[in-house]
Amino acid sequence: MTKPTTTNTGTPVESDNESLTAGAQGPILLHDHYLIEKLAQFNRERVPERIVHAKGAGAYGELVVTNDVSEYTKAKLFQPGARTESLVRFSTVAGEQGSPDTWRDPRGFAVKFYTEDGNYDLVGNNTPIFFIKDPIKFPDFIRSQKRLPGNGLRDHNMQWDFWTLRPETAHQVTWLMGDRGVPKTYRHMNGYGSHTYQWINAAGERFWVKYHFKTDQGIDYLTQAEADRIAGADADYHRKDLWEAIERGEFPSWTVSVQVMPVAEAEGYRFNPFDLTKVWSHKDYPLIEVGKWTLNRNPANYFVDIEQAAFEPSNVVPGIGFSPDKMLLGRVFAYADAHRYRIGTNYAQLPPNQARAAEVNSYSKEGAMRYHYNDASVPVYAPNSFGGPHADPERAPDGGIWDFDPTIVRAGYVQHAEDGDFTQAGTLVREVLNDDQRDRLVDNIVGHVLGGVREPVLSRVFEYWKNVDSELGKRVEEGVRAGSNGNGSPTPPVQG
Ligand code: HDE
Repeated sequence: MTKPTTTNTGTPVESDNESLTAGAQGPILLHDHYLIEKLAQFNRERVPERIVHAKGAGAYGELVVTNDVSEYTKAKLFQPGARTESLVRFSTVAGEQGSPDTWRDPRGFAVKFYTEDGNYDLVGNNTPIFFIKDPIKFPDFIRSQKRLPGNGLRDHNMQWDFWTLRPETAHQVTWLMGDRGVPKTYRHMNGYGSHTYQWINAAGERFWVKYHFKTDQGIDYLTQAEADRIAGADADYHRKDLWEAIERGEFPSWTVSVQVMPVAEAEGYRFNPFDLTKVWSHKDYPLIEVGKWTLNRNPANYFVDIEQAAFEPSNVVPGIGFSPDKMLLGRVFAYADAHRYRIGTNYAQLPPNQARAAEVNSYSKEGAMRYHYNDASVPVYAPNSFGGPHADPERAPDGGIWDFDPTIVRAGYVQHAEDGDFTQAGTLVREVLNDDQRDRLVDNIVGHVLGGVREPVLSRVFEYWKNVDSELGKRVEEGVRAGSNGNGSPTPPVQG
Protein backbone atom coordinates (compact mmCIF):
# COMPACT_ATOMS: atom_id res chain seq x y z
CA MET A 1 0.00 0.00 0.00
CA THR A 2 1.54 3.35 -1.04
CA LYS A 3 2.00 6.00 1.64
CA PRO A 4 -0.71 8.73 1.68
CA THR A 5 0.33 12.28 0.85
CA THR A 6 0.00 14.29 4.04
CA THR A 7 0.18 17.88 5.20
CA ASN A 8 3.43 18.97 6.89
CA THR A 9 1.93 17.80 10.13
CA GLY A 10 1.02 14.32 8.96
CA THR A 11 -2.65 14.56 8.09
CA PRO A 12 -3.54 12.63 4.90
CA VAL A 13 -4.80 14.93 2.14
CA GLU A 14 -7.66 14.21 -0.26
CA SER A 15 -6.05 15.51 -3.49
CA ASP A 16 -2.72 16.64 -4.84
CA ASN A 17 -4.33 17.73 -8.11
CA GLU A 18 -7.44 19.84 -7.47
CA SER A 19 -7.87 22.91 -5.23
CA LEU A 20 -11.02 23.18 -3.11
CA THR A 21 -13.66 25.33 -4.86
CA ALA A 22 -17.34 26.19 -4.43
CA GLY A 23 -18.61 24.24 -7.44
CA ALA A 24 -16.38 23.03 -10.29
CA GLN A 25 -16.03 26.56 -11.64
CA GLY A 26 -16.52 28.54 -8.42
CA PRO A 27 -14.01 30.45 -6.25
CA ILE A 28 -11.15 28.74 -4.40
CA LEU A 29 -12.01 28.43 -0.71
CA LEU A 30 -9.78 30.09 1.88
CA HIS A 31 -9.92 27.04 4.08
CA ASP A 32 -8.08 24.96 1.48
CA HIS A 33 -5.17 25.14 3.91
CA TYR A 34 -3.31 22.36 2.08
CA LEU A 35 -3.22 24.47 -1.09
CA ILE A 36 -2.00 27.41 1.00
CA GLU A 37 0.61 25.26 2.74
CA LYS A 38 1.97 24.05 -0.61
CA LEU A 39 2.22 27.54 -2.12
CA ALA A 40 3.60 29.14 1.03
CA GLN A 41 6.20 26.42 1.56
CA PHE A 42 7.24 26.70 -2.09
CA ASN A 43 7.86 30.43 -1.69
CA ARG A 44 10.15 29.67 1.26
CA GLU A 45 12.20 26.74 -0.08
CA ARG A 46 15.42 28.71 -0.56
CA VAL A 47 17.92 29.94 2.01
CA PRO A 48 20.14 32.82 0.84
CA GLU A 49 23.02 31.50 -1.25
CA ARG A 50 26.54 32.03 0.10
CA ILE A 51 27.68 35.57 -0.76
CA VAL A 52 30.87 33.95 -2.09
CA HIS A 53 31.36 30.29 -2.99
CA ALA A 54 27.66 29.99 -3.82
CA LYS A 55 28.12 27.13 -6.37
CA GLY A 56 29.62 23.94 -5.06
CA ALA A 57 29.53 20.22 -4.45
CA GLY A 58 30.22 18.08 -1.43
CA ALA A 59 30.81 14.62 -0.04
CA TYR A 60 31.60 12.76 3.15
CA GLY A 61 34.83 10.93 3.83
CA GLU A 62 37.49 10.04 6.32
CA LEU A 63 40.96 11.08 7.41
CA VAL A 64 43.32 8.25 8.40
CA VAL A 65 46.60 9.33 9.99
CA THR A 66 49.47 7.24 8.63
CA ASN A 67 52.43 9.07 10.14
CA ASP A 68 53.45 10.24 13.61
CA VAL A 69 53.30 14.04 13.89
CA SER A 70 52.62 14.01 17.62
CA GLU A 71 55.89 15.87 18.25
CA TYR A 72 54.15 18.87 16.69
CA THR A 73 50.53 18.58 17.80
CA LYS A 74 48.38 16.97 20.47
CA ALA A 75 45.27 17.32 18.32
CA LYS A 76 43.53 13.95 18.60
CA LEU A 77 42.55 13.75 14.93
CA PHE A 78 46.25 13.97 13.94
CA GLN A 79 47.52 11.22 16.29
CA PRO A 80 49.02 8.07 14.69
CA GLY A 81 46.31 5.75 13.36
CA ALA A 82 43.45 8.16 14.16
CA ARG A 83 40.42 7.86 11.87
CA THR A 84 38.05 10.84 11.69
CA GLU A 85 34.84 11.28 9.73
CA SER A 86 34.91 14.31 7.46
CA LEU A 87 32.72 16.44 5.20
CA VAL A 88 34.00 18.54 2.32
CA ARG A 89 32.48 21.19 0.12
CA PHE A 90 34.28 22.23 -3.04
CA SER A 91 33.16 25.44 -4.74
CA THR A 92 33.91 28.27 -7.10
CA VAL A 93 34.15 31.77 -5.62
CA ALA A 94 32.50 34.53 -7.62
CA GLY A 95 29.74 32.70 -9.49
CA GLU A 96 26.19 32.51 -8.25
CA GLN A 97 24.43 29.19 -7.53
CA GLY A 98 23.56 28.39 -11.12
CA SER A 99 26.89 29.51 -12.59
CA PRO A 100 29.13 27.13 -14.52
CA ASP A 101 31.52 24.94 -12.54
CA THR A 102 34.19 25.53 -15.19
CA TRP A 103 34.51 29.31 -14.90
CA ARG A 104 38.07 30.50 -14.23
CA ASP A 105 38.17 31.01 -10.46
CA PRO A 106 39.92 29.70 -7.35
CA ARG A 107 38.12 26.66 -5.90
CA GLY A 108 36.93 26.43 -2.31
CA PHE A 109 38.22 23.41 -0.41
CA ALA A 110 36.25 23.46 2.85
CA VAL A 111 36.85 20.49 5.15
CA LYS A 112 35.02 19.62 8.37
CA PHE A 113 36.43 16.96 10.71
CA TYR A 114 34.02 15.50 13.29
CA THR A 115 36.57 15.01 16.07
CA GLU A 116 36.02 13.78 19.63
CA ASP A 117 36.97 17.27 20.82
CA GLY A 118 34.34 18.93 18.64
CA ASN A 119 34.23 19.84 14.95
CA TYR A 120 37.47 21.06 13.41
CA ASP A 121 36.98 23.07 10.19
CA LEU A 122 39.83 23.73 7.78
CA VAL A 123 38.30 26.12 5.23
CA GLY A 124 40.82 26.50 2.45
CA ASN A 125 41.08 26.85 -1.31
CA ASN A 126 42.80 24.99 -4.12
CA THR A 127 45.57 27.58 -4.01
CA PRO A 128 48.06 28.05 -1.13
CA ILE A 129 47.70 31.84 -1.24
CA PHE A 130 45.03 34.50 -1.68
CA PHE A 131 44.56 37.83 -3.46
CA ILE A 132 44.74 40.15 -0.45
CA LYS A 133 46.28 40.20 3.02
CA ASP A 134 43.93 42.34 5.11
CA PRO A 135 40.25 41.41 5.70
CA ILE A 136 39.23 45.06 5.38
CA LYS A 137 39.81 44.71 1.60
CA PHE A 138 37.67 41.57 1.20
CA PRO A 139 34.26 43.19 0.46
CA ASP A 140 35.95 45.52 -2.09
CA PHE A 141 37.81 42.64 -3.72
CA ILE A 142 34.76 40.41 -4.03
CA ARG A 143 32.54 43.19 -5.38
CA SER A 144 35.14 43.89 -8.10
CA GLN A 145 34.88 40.24 -9.18
CA LYS A 146 31.07 40.18 -9.31
CA ARG A 147 28.66 42.55 -11.08
CA LEU A 148 28.50 46.21 -12.07
CA PRO A 149 25.88 48.17 -10.10
CA GLY A 150 24.22 49.63 -13.20
CA ASN A 151 23.65 46.80 -15.67
CA GLY A 152 24.29 43.87 -13.33
CA LEU A 153 26.95 42.48 -15.67
CA ARG A 154 30.35 41.02 -14.77
CA ASP A 155 33.14 43.22 -16.02
CA HIS A 156 36.78 42.31 -16.73
CA ASN A 157 37.71 46.00 -16.62
CA MET A 158 36.48 46.20 -13.02
CA GLN A 159 38.34 43.01 -12.10
CA TRP A 160 41.66 44.26 -13.52
CA ASP A 161 41.09 47.73 -12.07
CA PHE A 162 41.08 46.25 -8.57
CA TRP A 163 43.91 43.78 -9.23
CA THR A 164 46.25 46.38 -10.74
CA LEU A 165 45.50 48.91 -7.97
CA ARG A 166 46.32 46.29 -5.31
CA PRO A 167 49.60 44.72 -6.50
CA GLU A 168 49.65 42.20 -3.64
CA THR A 169 47.11 40.31 -5.80
CA ALA A 170 49.80 39.44 -8.38
CA HIS A 171 50.80 36.06 -6.97
CA GLN A 172 47.23 34.73 -6.75
CA VAL A 173 46.25 36.23 -10.14
CA THR A 174 49.21 34.42 -11.72
CA TRP A 175 47.88 31.17 -10.24
CA LEU A 176 44.35 32.07 -11.34
CA MET A 177 45.28 32.80 -14.97
CA GLY A 178 47.35 29.60 -15.18
CA ASP A 179 46.24 25.99 -15.40
CA ARG A 180 45.14 25.86 -11.72
CA GLY A 181 42.44 28.43 -12.52
CA VAL A 182 40.23 25.76 -14.12
CA PRO A 183 40.78 22.31 -12.59
CA LYS A 184 39.71 19.39 -14.76
CA THR A 185 37.50 18.12 -11.93
CA TYR A 186 37.32 18.67 -8.18
CA ARG A 187 39.21 15.37 -7.90
CA HIS A 188 42.19 16.65 -9.89
CA MET A 189 43.11 19.62 -7.74
CA ASN A 190 45.07 20.13 -4.54
CA GLY A 191 43.67 21.72 -1.41
CA TYR A 192 45.48 24.06 0.96
CA GLY A 193 44.79 25.52 4.39
CA SER A 194 46.39 28.61 2.81
CA HIS A 195 46.87 30.42 6.12
CA THR A 196 49.59 29.75 8.64
CA TYR A 197 48.10 27.99 11.66
CA GLN A 198 49.59 27.09 15.01
CA TRP A 199 50.08 23.54 16.26
CA ILE A 200 50.68 22.87 19.96
CA ASN A 201 52.09 19.55 21.18
CA ALA A 202 51.41 17.78 24.47
CA ALA A 203 54.39 19.55 26.08
CA GLY A 204 52.93 22.93 25.14
CA GLU A 205 55.55 23.62 22.47
CA ARG A 206 54.22 25.67 19.55
CA PHE A 207 54.91 25.46 15.82
CA TRP A 208 53.69 27.34 12.78
CA VAL A 209 52.20 25.06 10.11
CA LYS A 210 50.74 25.17 6.60
CA TYR A 211 48.41 22.40 5.35
CA HIS A 212 48.64 20.66 1.95
CA PHE A 213 46.10 18.22 0.49
CA LYS A 214 47.86 16.73 -2.56
CA THR A 215 45.47 15.00 -4.93
CA ASP A 216 46.28 11.33 -5.47
CA GLN A 217 44.44 11.59 -8.80
CA GLY A 218 47.14 13.91 -10.16
CA ILE A 219 46.73 17.59 -10.99
CA ASP A 220 44.84 18.16 -14.24
CA TYR A 221 43.23 21.18 -15.81
CA LEU A 222 40.92 22.38 -18.57
CA THR A 223 42.15 24.79 -21.23
CA GLN A 224 40.15 27.99 -21.56
CA ALA A 225 38.58 26.70 -24.77
CA GLU A 226 37.55 23.41 -23.10
CA ALA A 227 36.24 25.29 -20.07
CA ASP A 228 34.18 27.65 -22.25
CA ARG A 229 32.71 24.76 -24.23
CA ILE A 230 31.80 22.76 -21.11
CA ALA A 231 30.36 25.85 -19.40
CA GLY A 232 27.86 26.05 -22.25
CA ALA A 233 27.08 22.35 -22.27
CA ASP A 234 26.90 21.48 -18.57
CA ALA A 235 27.00 24.07 -15.76
CA ASP A 236 27.25 21.26 -13.20
CA TYR A 237 30.17 19.41 -14.79
CA HIS A 238 32.32 19.25 -11.64
CA ARG A 239 29.42 18.53 -9.30
CA LYS A 240 28.32 15.63 -11.55
CA ASP A 241 31.86 14.26 -11.87
CA LEU A 242 32.33 14.09 -8.10
CA TRP A 243 28.92 12.51 -7.51
CA GLU A 244 29.35 9.89 -10.27
CA ALA A 245 32.90 8.97 -9.25
CA ILE A 246 31.78 8.20 -5.69
CA GLU A 247 28.70 6.36 -6.98
CA ARG A 248 31.07 4.19 -9.08
CA GLY A 249 33.07 3.45 -5.95
CA GLU A 250 36.00 5.39 -7.41
CA PHE A 251 36.78 7.15 -4.12
CA PRO A 252 39.03 10.17 -4.65
CA SER A 253 41.81 10.65 -2.10
CA TRP A 254 44.38 13.22 -1.11
CA THR A 255 47.65 12.88 0.78
CA VAL A 256 47.60 15.31 3.69
CA SER A 257 50.89 16.92 4.67
CA VAL A 258 52.09 19.92 6.62
CA GLN A 259 55.02 22.29 6.47
CA VAL A 260 56.30 23.00 9.98
CA MET A 261 58.20 26.14 11.01
CA PRO A 262 59.63 26.43 14.54
CA VAL A 263 58.24 29.61 16.14
CA ALA A 264 61.77 30.95 16.62
CA GLU A 265 62.39 30.95 12.84
CA ALA A 266 59.39 33.09 11.91
CA GLU A 267 60.92 36.50 12.54
CA GLY A 268 64.02 35.87 10.44
CA TYR A 269 62.37 34.00 7.58
CA ARG A 270 62.93 35.62 4.16
CA PHE A 271 59.16 36.08 3.70
CA ASN A 272 56.68 37.20 6.32
CA PRO A 273 55.29 33.72 7.21
CA PHE A 274 51.87 35.16 8.11
CA ASP A 275 51.33 37.00 4.82
CA LEU A 276 48.59 35.08 2.99
CA THR A 277 49.86 36.22 -0.42
CA LYS A 278 53.12 34.29 0.15
CA VAL A 279 54.09 30.61 0.28
CA TRP A 280 56.87 29.03 2.29
CA SER A 281 59.43 27.48 -0.05
CA HIS A 282 59.26 23.69 0.16
CA LYS A 283 63.08 23.74 0.07
CA ASP A 284 63.02 25.75 3.31
CA TYR A 285 60.19 23.76 4.92
CA PRO A 286 59.61 20.40 3.23
CA LEU A 287 56.28 18.61 3.41
CA ILE A 288 55.78 16.19 6.30
CA GLU A 289 53.17 13.57 5.53
CA VAL A 290 50.27 13.24 7.98
CA GLY A 291 47.79 10.85 6.40
CA LYS A 292 45.26 9.95 3.74
CA TRP A 293 41.94 11.77 3.29
CA THR A 294 39.38 9.88 1.19
CA LEU A 295 35.88 10.83 0.01
CA ASN A 296 33.66 7.75 0.06
CA ARG A 297 30.02 8.78 0.58
CA ASN A 298 27.70 11.08 -1.33
CA PRO A 299 25.31 13.34 0.58
CA ALA A 300 21.87 11.87 1.22
CA ASN A 301 20.25 15.20 0.46
CA TYR A 302 22.04 18.05 -1.28
CA PHE A 303 20.11 20.87 0.41
CA VAL A 304 20.35 19.40 3.93
CA ASP A 305 23.94 18.17 3.78
CA ILE A 306 25.65 20.65 1.47
CA GLU A 307 23.56 23.79 1.04
CA GLN A 308 23.13 24.01 4.83
CA ALA A 309 26.68 22.97 5.66
CA ALA A 310 28.44 25.61 7.78
CA PHE A 311 32.23 25.68 7.69
CA GLU A 312 33.98 28.13 9.99
CA PRO A 313 37.69 28.79 10.64
CA SER A 314 36.73 29.50 14.28
CA ASN A 315 36.12 25.77 14.76
CA VAL A 316 39.51 24.70 16.12
CA VAL A 317 40.27 21.90 18.60
CA PRO A 318 42.97 21.42 21.26
CA GLY A 319 46.41 21.25 19.62
CA ILE A 320 45.48 23.71 16.87
CA GLY A 321 45.41 27.50 17.03
CA PHE A 322 45.29 30.67 14.95
CA SER A 323 48.19 32.91 13.86
CA PRO A 324 48.88 36.63 13.28
CA ASP A 325 47.54 36.20 9.70
CA LYS A 326 44.99 39.05 9.67
CA MET A 327 42.93 37.33 6.99
CA LEU A 328 42.53 34.27 9.19
CA LEU A 329 41.59 36.40 12.19
CA GLY A 330 39.01 38.28 10.09
CA ARG A 331 37.55 34.98 8.94
CA VAL A 332 37.34 33.69 12.53
CA PHE A 333 34.65 36.35 13.03
CA ALA A 334 32.99 36.38 9.61
CA TYR A 335 31.93 32.80 8.99
CA ALA A 336 29.74 32.15 12.03
CA ASP A 337 28.22 35.58 11.42
CA ALA A 338 27.43 34.57 7.84
CA HIS A 339 25.87 31.30 9.00
CA ARG A 340 23.64 33.00 11.58
CA TYR A 341 22.34 35.24 8.84
CA ARG A 342 22.09 32.60 6.11
CA ILE A 343 20.83 29.48 7.92
CA GLY A 344 19.71 30.76 11.30
CA THR A 345 20.77 31.16 14.93
CA ASN A 346 20.74 27.43 15.58
CA TYR A 347 22.67 26.41 12.44
CA ALA A 348 25.00 24.24 14.55
CA GLN A 349 22.05 21.93 15.19
CA LEU A 350 21.52 21.21 11.48
CA PRO A 351 22.60 17.66 10.52
CA PRO A 352 25.93 18.37 8.72
CA ASN A 353 26.98 20.87 11.40
CA GLN A 354 26.20 18.88 14.51
CA ALA A 355 29.17 17.63 16.50
CA ARG A 356 29.16 13.87 15.93
CA ALA A 357 31.99 12.52 18.03
CA ALA A 358 31.81 15.10 20.82
CA GLU A 359 29.14 15.89 23.44
CA VAL A 360 27.71 19.42 23.21
CA ASN A 361 27.38 21.05 26.64
CA SER A 362 26.92 24.67 25.65
CA TYR A 363 24.77 27.16 27.55
CA SER A 364 23.17 28.34 24.32
CA LYS A 365 19.43 27.88 24.37
CA GLU A 366 16.22 28.73 22.53
CA GLY A 367 16.29 30.96 19.44
CA ALA A 368 14.42 30.27 16.20
CA MET A 369 14.14 26.68 15.03
CA ARG A 370 15.89 25.24 18.05
CA TYR A 371 15.18 21.54 18.42
CA HIS A 372 17.97 20.14 20.57
CA TYR A 373 17.67 21.51 24.09
CA ASN A 374 19.32 21.07 27.46
CA ASP A 375 17.80 18.56 29.86
CA ALA A 376 15.59 20.33 32.40
CA SER A 377 18.01 19.27 35.13
CA VAL A 378 20.86 21.23 33.54
CA PRO A 379 21.02 24.87 34.70
CA VAL A 380 20.91 27.54 32.02
CA TYR A 381 23.60 29.69 33.66
CA ALA A 382 27.14 29.38 34.97
CA PRO A 383 28.40 29.26 37.63
CA ASN A 384 25.71 27.15 39.27
CA SER A 385 25.38 24.75 42.19
CA PHE A 386 23.51 22.05 40.30
CA GLY A 387 26.09 20.18 38.26
CA GLY A 388 26.01 22.26 35.10
CA PRO A 389 29.06 22.14 32.78
CA HIS A 390 32.10 24.21 33.78
CA ALA A 391 34.81 25.64 31.49
CA ASP A 392 38.05 23.66 31.68
CA PRO A 393 41.12 25.48 30.34
CA GLU A 394 43.09 22.24 30.51
CA ARG A 395 40.85 20.64 27.89
CA ALA A 396 40.08 23.68 25.74
CA PRO A 397 42.02 24.94 22.71
CA ASP A 398 43.90 28.12 23.60
CA GLY A 399 43.39 29.59 20.12
CA GLY A 400 47.10 29.99 19.58
CA ILE A 401 49.48 32.22 21.57
CA TRP A 402 52.27 34.38 20.13
CA ASP A 403 54.45 37.36 21.08
CA PHE A 404 53.80 40.77 19.50
CA ASP A 405 54.25 44.51 19.98
CA PRO A 406 50.88 45.65 21.45
CA THR A 407 51.07 49.27 20.19
CA ILE A 408 47.74 49.97 18.46
CA VAL A 409 48.29 50.79 14.74
CA ARG A 410 46.74 50.47 11.31
CA ALA A 411 49.68 49.16 9.31
CA GLY A 412 50.70 46.72 6.61
CA TYR A 413 52.62 43.56 7.37
CA VAL A 414 56.20 43.76 8.57
CA GLN A 415 58.29 43.38 5.39
CA HIS A 416 60.85 40.56 5.50
CA ALA A 417 64.04 40.37 3.42
CA GLU A 418 62.46 39.00 0.21
CA ASP A 419 58.92 40.26 0.63
CA GLY A 420 57.50 42.16 -2.33
CA ASP A 421 54.22 42.11 -4.22
CA PHE A 422 55.71 40.55 -7.35
CA THR A 423 58.57 38.42 -5.94
CA GLN A 424 56.84 35.08 -5.61
CA ALA A 425 54.68 35.63 -8.71
CA GLY A 426 57.90 36.08 -10.70
CA THR A 427 59.43 32.97 -9.17
CA LEU A 428 56.30 31.02 -10.08
CA VAL A 429 56.49 32.19 -13.71
CA ARG A 430 60.24 31.71 -14.17
CA GLU A 431 61.07 28.69 -11.99
CA VAL A 432 57.90 26.67 -11.54
CA LEU A 433 55.98 26.88 -14.84
CA ASN A 434 57.32 25.12 -17.93
CA ASP A 435 57.16 26.62 -21.45
CA ASP A 436 53.75 25.16 -22.28
CA GLN A 437 52.29 26.32 -18.97
CA ARG A 438 53.73 29.80 -19.59
CA ASP A 439 52.23 29.85 -23.07
CA ARG A 440 48.79 28.98 -21.69
CA LEU A 441 49.23 31.62 -18.97
CA VAL A 442 49.90 34.28 -21.62
CA ASP A 443 46.98 32.99 -23.68
CA ASN A 444 44.59 33.11 -20.74
CA ILE A 445 45.66 36.59 -19.62
CA VAL A 446 45.39 37.98 -23.15
CA GLY A 447 42.00 36.36 -23.65
CA HIS A 448 40.70 37.72 -20.36
CA VAL A 449 42.06 41.24 -21.00
CA LEU A 450 40.62 41.24 -24.53
CA GLY A 451 37.29 40.60 -22.85
CA GLY A 452 36.75 44.28 -22.16
CA VAL A 453 39.73 45.87 -20.41
CA ARG A 454 40.38 49.40 -21.57
CA GLU A 455 42.42 52.49 -20.63
CA PRO A 456 43.40 53.67 -18.07
CA VAL A 457 43.32 50.13 -16.68
CA LEU A 458 44.93 48.55 -19.74
CA SER A 459 48.30 50.29 -19.33
CA ARG A 460 48.41 49.29 -15.67
CA VAL A 461 47.80 45.66 -16.73
CA PHE A 462 50.90 45.70 -18.91
CA GLU A 463 52.95 47.28 -16.10
CA TYR A 464 51.54 44.74 -13.58
CA TRP A 465 52.73 41.78 -15.67
CA LYS A 466 56.09 43.41 -16.49
CA ASN A 467 56.58 43.73 -12.72
CA VAL A 468 55.87 40.02 -12.41
CA ASP A 469 58.23 39.12 -15.26
CA SER A 470 59.48 41.44 -18.01
CA GLU A 471 59.29 38.78 -20.77
CA LEU A 472 55.79 37.73 -19.72
CA GLY A 473 54.66 41.34 -19.57
CA LYS A 474 56.03 41.99 -23.05
CA ARG A 475 54.19 38.95 -24.47
CA VAL A 476 50.94 39.99 -22.79
CA GLU A 477 51.16 43.50 -24.21
CA GLU A 478 52.04 42.23 -27.70
CA GLY A 479 49.20 39.72 -27.54
CA VAL A 480 46.61 42.22 -26.44
CA ARG A 481 47.76 44.86 -28.90
CA ALA A 482 47.68 42.33 -31.72
CA GLY A 483 44.21 41.27 -30.55
CA SER A 484 45.65 37.81 -30.23
CA ASN A 485 47.60 35.78 -27.65
CA GLY A 486 51.39 35.87 -27.20
CA ASN A 487 51.68 32.97 -29.64
CA GLY A 488 49.97 34.68 -32.55
CA SER A 489 46.69 32.72 -32.60
CA PRO A 490 43.51 34.65 -31.78
CA THR A 491 42.04 34.01 -28.38
CA PRO A 492 38.25 34.36 -28.02
CA PRO A 493 37.26 36.73 -25.22
CA VAL A 494 36.85 34.72 -22.03
CA GLN A 495 33.37 34.17 -20.61
CA GLY A 496 32.15 35.30 -17.20
FE1 HDE B 1 35.78 32.97 2.65
N1 HDE B 1 33.87 33.30 3.13
N2 HDE B 1 36.25 34.78 3.37
N3 HDE B 1 37.71 32.69 2.12
N4 HDE B 1 35.34 31.14 2.05
C1 HDE B 1 32.84 32.43 2.93
O1 HDE B 1 31.07 32.05 4.45
C2 HDE B 1 35.47 35.57 4.14
C3 HDE B 1 38.75 33.58 2.28
C4 HDE B 1 36.20 30.15 1.66
O2 HDE B 1 31.81 25.68 1.17
C5 HDE B 1 31.55 32.95 3.48
O3 HDE B 1 29.34 30.62 4.64
C6 HDE B 1 36.19 36.72 4.59
C7 HDE B 1 40.01 32.94 2.15
C8 HDE B 1 35.50 28.97 1.32
O4 HDE B 1 30.52 26.62 2.68
C9 HDE B 1 31.92 34.25 4.12
C10 HDE B 1 37.43 36.63 4.03
C11 HDE B 1 39.74 31.63 1.88
C12 HDE B 1 34.15 29.25 1.51
C13 HDE B 1 33.40 34.33 3.88
C14 HDE B 1 37.46 35.42 3.28
C15 HDE B 1 38.31 31.49 1.88
C16 HDE B 1 34.08 30.60 1.97
C17 HDE B 1 30.47 33.08 2.46
C18 HDE B 1 38.58 37.62 4.15
C19 HDE B 1 40.71 30.48 1.58
C20 HDE B 1 32.96 28.32 1.25
C21 HDE B 1 29.36 32.25 2.95
C22 HDE B 1 39.10 37.73 5.51
C23 HDE B 1 41.73 30.31 2.62
C24 HDE B 1 32.72 27.44 2.43
C25 HDE B 1 29.88 31.54 4.08
C26 HDE B 1 31.59 26.50 2.07
C27 HDE B 1 32.88 31.24 2.34
C28 HDE B 1 34.10 35.32 4.43
C29 HDE B 1 38.58 34.99 2.47
C30 HDE B 1 37.67 30.23 1.57
C31 HDE B 1 31.20 35.46 3.56
C32 HDE B 1 35.63 37.83 5.48
C33 HDE B 1 41.36 33.61 2.27
C34 HDE B 1 36.11 27.65 0.83
O5 HDE B 1 31.64 34.23 5.48
